Amino acid sequence: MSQIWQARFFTTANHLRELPNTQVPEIAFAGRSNAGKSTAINVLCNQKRLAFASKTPGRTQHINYFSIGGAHVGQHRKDVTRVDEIKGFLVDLPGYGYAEVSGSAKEHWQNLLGAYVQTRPQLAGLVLIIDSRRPFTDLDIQMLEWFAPTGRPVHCLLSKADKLNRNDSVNALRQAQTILASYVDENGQPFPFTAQLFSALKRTGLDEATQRLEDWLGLHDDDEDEEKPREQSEAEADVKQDAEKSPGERGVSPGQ
Ligand SMILES: Nc1nc2c(ncn2[C@@H]2O[C@H](COP(=O)(O)OP(=O)(O)OP(=O)(O)O)[C@@H](O)[C@H]2O)c(=O)[nH]1
Ligand SMILES: [Mg+2]
Repeated sequence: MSQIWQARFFTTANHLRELPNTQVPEIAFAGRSNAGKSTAINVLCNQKRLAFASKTPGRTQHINYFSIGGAHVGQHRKDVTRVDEIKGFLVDLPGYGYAEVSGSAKEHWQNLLGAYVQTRPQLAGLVLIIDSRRPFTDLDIQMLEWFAPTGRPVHCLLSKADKLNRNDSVNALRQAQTILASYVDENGQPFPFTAQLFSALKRTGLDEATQRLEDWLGLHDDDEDEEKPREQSEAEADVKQDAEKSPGERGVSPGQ
């Protein structure tokens, strides 16, 4: 059982000054509205309604913090969270790019999200949720560019992969990896940007994403250290096999 399953609602913030004054690492879930951020948090934490997910875009309106450690979910649901035992936080961010939001609210959120990802020292990494059926949008790129100078990692979950057939999901993953690999620093070194396919519905890619969160939060119990072979999705296997072929064999069309 992953320690991430112990997640509990901790606090909510609408302004930078309301962010908790804690020192433990936090991982933020960013992405377009309706991309599946809240749903991903729920599935990763093995809980149905920890974060509020909804068909209606714009569901998450505040920065919501979920604590890991400090409580044992499933055992004593009503015991208080022991703040000094919290090991890290998962942070659910409001989505961007939702057309119905009014101009001033949009500006408030753009500013808040920008300031949060650029200046929060506790932020250990960013999980960028991108609908696998849609390419990276300008705002996704903006998020990457805001965060890149921190030197910290970004892991993209290409969400709703259950809506794609095998071929299209292989292509979506390959395209995401190409975009991420195009980012290099002034010395030509790649940024620590990675991507995987993910489906909350089918639980595709859950092990890989969990592993990533545990790494970033430093959640490894000594007695849980036995190497467990990670499940590899069929699409991932295809991409790996493909990577060993020449570009011609791969059938990559120009512009991809
Ligand atoms: N088919 C499918 N649907 C999904 C998946 N993940 C999320 N959804 C659906 O997508 C919709 C939006 O999910 P949310 O998790 O609320 O999206 P969000 O990114 O938190 O959205 P905001 O809070 O508005 O920014 C919901 O109807 C979910 O059920 C998935 O893996 N597969
Ligand atoms: Mg949400």
